[in-house]
Formats: sequence, C-alpha cells, structure tokens
Amino acid sequence: MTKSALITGITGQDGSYLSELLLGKGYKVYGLIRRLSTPNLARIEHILDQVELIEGDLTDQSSINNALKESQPCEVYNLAAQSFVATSWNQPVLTGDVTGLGAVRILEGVCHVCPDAHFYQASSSEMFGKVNESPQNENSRFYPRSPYGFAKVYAHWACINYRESYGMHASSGILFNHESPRRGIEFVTRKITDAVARISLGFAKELRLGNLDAKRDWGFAGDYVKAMWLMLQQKEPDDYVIATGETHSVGEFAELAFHEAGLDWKKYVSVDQKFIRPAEVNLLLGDASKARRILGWKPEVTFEELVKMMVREDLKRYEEKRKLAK
Ligand code: NAP
Ligand code: G4F
Repeated sequence: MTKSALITGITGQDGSYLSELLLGKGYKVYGLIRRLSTPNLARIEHILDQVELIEGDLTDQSSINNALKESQPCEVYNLAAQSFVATSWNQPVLTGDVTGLGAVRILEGVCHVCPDAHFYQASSSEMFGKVNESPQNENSRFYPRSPYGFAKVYAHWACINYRESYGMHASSGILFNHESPRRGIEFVTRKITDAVARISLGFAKELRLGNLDAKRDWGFAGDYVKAMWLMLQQKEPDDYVIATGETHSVGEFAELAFHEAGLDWKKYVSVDQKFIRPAEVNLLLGDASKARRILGWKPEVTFEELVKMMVREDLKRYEEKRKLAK
C-alpha cells in the first residue's frame, strides 16, 4: 500500500529535502501551505507536479484538521515555524503562536483525526541555549535564550506529553544547525556564502555580521531529513539529538567561504552592532551517538564540503544572473 505523509513547512529548506526523500521512497506527499500574496514555492518548484498542496496555517486549528482529514497521513512531519531566532525578539507572541502553540494544534489534530499516524516534531538545539555541558545530548539541560528557544521547548514538551498521555507515536528530533544552498538568506551561513558570491563577482564590496565568535555544530540539511524519516520508522517513538559532533565559529565559516572564492575574509567582513542579539547562544556541539546506535544515522557531508557546496551554488546563481543581464 502507498504510504502518505503530510509535511507542514513544505516550502522551507527542510520541507523541500524531506519531500524529495519521501517521493523517492514512493510516498504520496501532501504539504500544508499558508496563503501569501506572492506564493513562495521556489524550493519545491521542481517537484510541484508530484506533491499535493493543501492550504492551511499553523495558527488555525480548523485548517489543520481539514488538511489531516484530506490527506489521511500515515506520517506527519511538523516542520513549520517562525524559525529565525533574531526575529523572535521582535515578534515574540507570533513566534510563540506559530512555533509553540502551532505544534500543539497539530498534535491535537493528529490525536483526533488520525491517532495512529506517526508524528515528527522539529525540535532544536536552541533549546540547550546557555549550555551546562558539552557536547549536548538528549539529557542535557534546556536553558533557552530567545523567544524562539522557549517556544521550541514548549513544543518539545508538548510532543512528549501527547506521547505519554495518549500513547501517540510522537518523536522529536533535536536537530543542530543544518544548512544547504536552499537555506534562507537571513541565516548566517547563507548570508556569508551569498555575500562571497556577490563580492567575488563585483556586485558588493563588504559583508557586515554580528558575533563572529559564536560556535555552531553545522551539518547538511539533506543528511538531517533522513534522520527525521528514520525516527518515524522505529517501533517506539523517542527523542534524538542529530548533529555532526564538530563545532566551528562564525568567523571560521566566513574564512573558509571567502577562501573558496580566492578571497581574504578580513578585507571584507566587519562587525555591525545591529546584528548582535540581546542574548546569545555562544556554543553548540551535539552528541548524536543515540541516533547512530538506534537509527543507524550518521552525517555524510563534512563541514568543508558543506561550505564549498554553498559557495559554489551561490556563485553559479550570480554568474547566471550576470549572463542574463548582458
Ligand atoms: P524554514 O526554511 O524557515 O521553513 C519554515 C517553514 O514554515 C516554511 O515553509 C514556512 O512557510 C512555514 N511557516 C511559517 N509560518 C507558518 C504558519 N503560520 N503556518 C504554516 N506554515 C508556516 O525552516 P527550516 O530550516 O526548513 O526548518 C524546519 C524546522 O526545523 C523549523 O521548525 C525550524 O524551527 C526547525 N529547526 C531548524 C534547524 C535548522 O538549522 N535549519 C535546526 C533545528 C530545528 P512560508 O514559506 O510560507 O514562509
Ligand atoms: O544562522 P543563525 O541565524 O542561526 P541560529 O540562531 O543558530 O538558529 C538556527 O539554528 C537553530 C538550531 O540551533 C534552529 F533551531 C533555528 O531555527 C535556526 O535554523 O545564527 C547563527 C549564529 C548566531 O550565534 C548569530 O548570533 O551566527 C551569529 N551571527 C553572527 N552574525 C549571525 C550574524 N547570525 C545571523 N543570522 N546574521 C548575522 O549577521
């Protein structure tokens, strides 16, 4: 029998990679999309004829219930969120509504409409925040440092609570930062690789960043969606840290990205106070040994390969733009 999956956040970075993965496995893929004045379908344009899109919003319970009724999914992946940490200080209530309560709305819907469906919650290493141990694993303390972080903690505990209260097959992936050429341009990795391409081709002269010393455990999004799927194939639901086990500073990322284009980063990068956050997560480093042991998951793309992949894709994009402009 053909398996079906509903993905919230299908138009986002992870939603697009997960759709490709599930289609490759023969799934019928449904995606929840919100109404926008201009559709945001660029990341799934190449598979639009293979997925079914259902209009709905994480802030609207009835549209979620309708999407679940229409898709009758075997698996539900809740990837939708206001996912940009910096914005969460400006829009804390919206972030709480979408990123926190949105998860509860989906859990409620699944619980009533399709209680046997396996559920995935996109939890985040931002929940560890001000870390008390390194590396962080599934038992490390949560100390969120932003409205995004505390909304994710709420959603994470909701997922555990629905599992324990109603026996739902609900799992959380505590994913550390994962990037790709499809990463939103506001996140630091893509902001850097986009700027490298623009500077290298003469479209820009400088790059302004915030905290260059913050350290992140950066992996490749294409590897991380495989872990999401693996979690829902297990007999028992559970929570898993997904990470590479390596950490690098923002400065190191910038140095390598500029180097890939033959440029010295120090000549172009400056610090702008505008990008310094009210509270910072200084260091993230994940221990994914549980995922390796139980799911058989491990990252395949290295940090260096990830940086190269992102720089090359951005260079290609701007080179094509330049050709078209001629
Ligand atoms: P992303 O690219 O920002 O995508 C977010 C998705 O959520 C988009 O499809 C967006 O739709 C949708 N969305 C936002 N508000 C919505 C609403 N009110 N109703 C319905 N959909 C809404 O995020 P991502 O990087 O793919 O991350 C996927 C999930 O993993 C997120 O929950 C994120 O918080 C979490 N996470 C990400 C990372 C990471 O490093 N990438 C790490 C840990 C956890 P539009 O296209 O219409 O805006
Ligand atoms: O790329 P970022 O904006 O990602 P952040 O805050 O780590 O959040 C991402 O990863 C989380 C997982 O840990 C996800 F849950 C979340 O949804 C999102 O995908 O910032 C990374 C670091 C921060 O320390 C930030 O202060 O880079 C630092 N940074 C320095 N200059 C900057 C900049 N970040 C951004 N976005 N822009 C800058 O100019």
